Amino acid sequence: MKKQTNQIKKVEFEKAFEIIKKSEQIAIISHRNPDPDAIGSNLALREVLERMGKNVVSACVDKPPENSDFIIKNRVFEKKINLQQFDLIITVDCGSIEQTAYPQLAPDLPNFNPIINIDHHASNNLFGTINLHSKTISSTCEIIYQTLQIWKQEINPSIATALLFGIYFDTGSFMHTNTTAETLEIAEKLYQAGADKAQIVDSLFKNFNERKFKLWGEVLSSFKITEQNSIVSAVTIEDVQKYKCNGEELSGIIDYLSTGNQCNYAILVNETDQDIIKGSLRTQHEQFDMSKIAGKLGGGGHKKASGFSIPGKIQKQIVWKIQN
Ligand SMILES: [Mn+2]
Repeated sequence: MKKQTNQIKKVEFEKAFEIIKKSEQIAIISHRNPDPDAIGSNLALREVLERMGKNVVSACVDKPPENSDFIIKNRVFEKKINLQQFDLIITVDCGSIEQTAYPQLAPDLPNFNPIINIDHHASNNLFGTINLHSKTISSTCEIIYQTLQIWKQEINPSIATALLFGIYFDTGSFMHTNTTAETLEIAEKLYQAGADKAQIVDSLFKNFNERKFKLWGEVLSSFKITEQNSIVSAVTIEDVQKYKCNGEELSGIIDYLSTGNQCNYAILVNETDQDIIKGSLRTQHEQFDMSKIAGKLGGGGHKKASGFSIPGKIQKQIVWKIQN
């Protein structure tokens, strides 16, 4: 049975296209701590808009991860943006305007008009003037693919690679339950359009070095199982530095932790050097809602994959118990 997705109305895609046609200076913003879906959707859309003759700036408050270098090439993600320079803002893969983290750097962003919000997070509060949003679509890159079909825009190999990169990542290489028949059909079309699957796989999955193996080894072997039957692992700055790693190398561990066959869900917390604790939550089960747990800590995301960031440091505690 084909799983029904929440379709975005065709008229919304058309309205977005009308706004774009009238705009000249466009900023496309990806969420903080960008992942391949946030980077791929940004660059694919940017290439299409540039082809239409628009001046486009890609923006993100954080540096893109190294695994995205092959699609970024010589293009730049701006950290600072001056809103007065733009007549249109497009946000990609941002569940809320706060997730851009720009309200601190550009406090007027929430009042900017027009904003086109393209996203698939369940927690999205539809902050845009136009919202191309569906929580049942696997990734923002998949929404961009649909958008380009309706706008009748050609997909060349570099756009196809950027979109397949995001879809590959957000579906956990088509393993997660957000993979629908349509996702697979779109992946096939992108492959036909010349997407460089070998490079995507290399950058996402064949990127282990000695330091990263050792760090993962420590994190995977030091977890605790809580009374709620969840797997929890914590990583301090010292743990990361011990192996000369940076926080980026932790990306993906949470997916392994959550595959524990007795485990309800998995939580990974790690310190960053800005005294912020980042939390990632994953479950393989329908009955748990990670976005609710993350929401209690000011975060959000999807039912099966969510995250949060809170200020603070991690303190290790040893608990002894006498059994008699
Ligand atoms: Mn995404």
